[in-house]
Amino acid sequence: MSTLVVIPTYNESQNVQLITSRVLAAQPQVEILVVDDNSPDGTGKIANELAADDERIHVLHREGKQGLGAAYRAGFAWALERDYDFICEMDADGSHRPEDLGRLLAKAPEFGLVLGSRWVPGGSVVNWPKKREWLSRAASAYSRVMLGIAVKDATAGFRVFQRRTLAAIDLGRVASQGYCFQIDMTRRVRALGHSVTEVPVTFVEREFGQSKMTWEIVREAMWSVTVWGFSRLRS
Ligand SMILES: Nc1nc2c(ncn2[C@@H]2O[C@H](COP(=O)(O)OP(=O)(O)OP(=O)(O)O)[C@@H](O)[C@H]2O)c(=O)[nH]1
Ligand SMILES: [Mg+2]
Repeated sequence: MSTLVVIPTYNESQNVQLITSRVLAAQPQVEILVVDDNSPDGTGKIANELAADDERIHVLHREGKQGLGAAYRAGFAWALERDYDFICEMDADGSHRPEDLGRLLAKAPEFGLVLGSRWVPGGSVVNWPKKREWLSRAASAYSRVMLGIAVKDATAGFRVFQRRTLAAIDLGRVASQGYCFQIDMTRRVRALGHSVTEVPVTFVEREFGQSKMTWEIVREAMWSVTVWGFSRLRS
């Protein structure tokens, strides 16, 4: 069974070496695809050096910052062109602990989508401001009500897709950019009738570099979930 971990990066020069080495230490059998949006801080160049040193590491360079959703769509297309059985999402900033990946992968043969969840029993967040926790819980609760997707952590960005789950989704139609992309993918997986499970994880606030979270990202998610929710209720 082959696995690709897709890691989007934008200005993660302090994190990219650390995260790739932690992933490969925890799961030596996996491969990694770093998707870099021409980071001004040279993350892409560091990723090239890492890839030159280890054949399990690959790099996809994109022209400029186009958002998390666009980076993942490109990474998924790259994965689907190759033979990977499982495709994972993981942030570069250390918030998703590579040491938890094994527990997600253990469930992957059974479920179309496995979420690394902060908001199920056993899950937790470390060093996150109360405001961020509230925002995340509220986004998941709103998604549950509006979209009828019975998951506790709809915005989880630590996840494993089976190949056939991703292949069933028309990625060209997924327009979401920010963490709304995660909600969008979750609802599409459910709509296609694929199974979803949540595995508790410990989410750790980044130590190095800066968050790319903006109010525009929050606005996009609220607006999109509202629009999807009303069109679901109408149909
Ligand atoms: N390629 C690419 N990667 C991105 C982009 N925006 C964010 N990322 C990466 O996506 C991951 C998640 O972004 P973060 O900035 O950590 O956002 P977040 O996790 O929602 O916010 P924090 O919890 O505050 O860190 C990180 O690895 C980022 O480097 C983008 O436009 N392009
Ligand atoms: Mg982060």
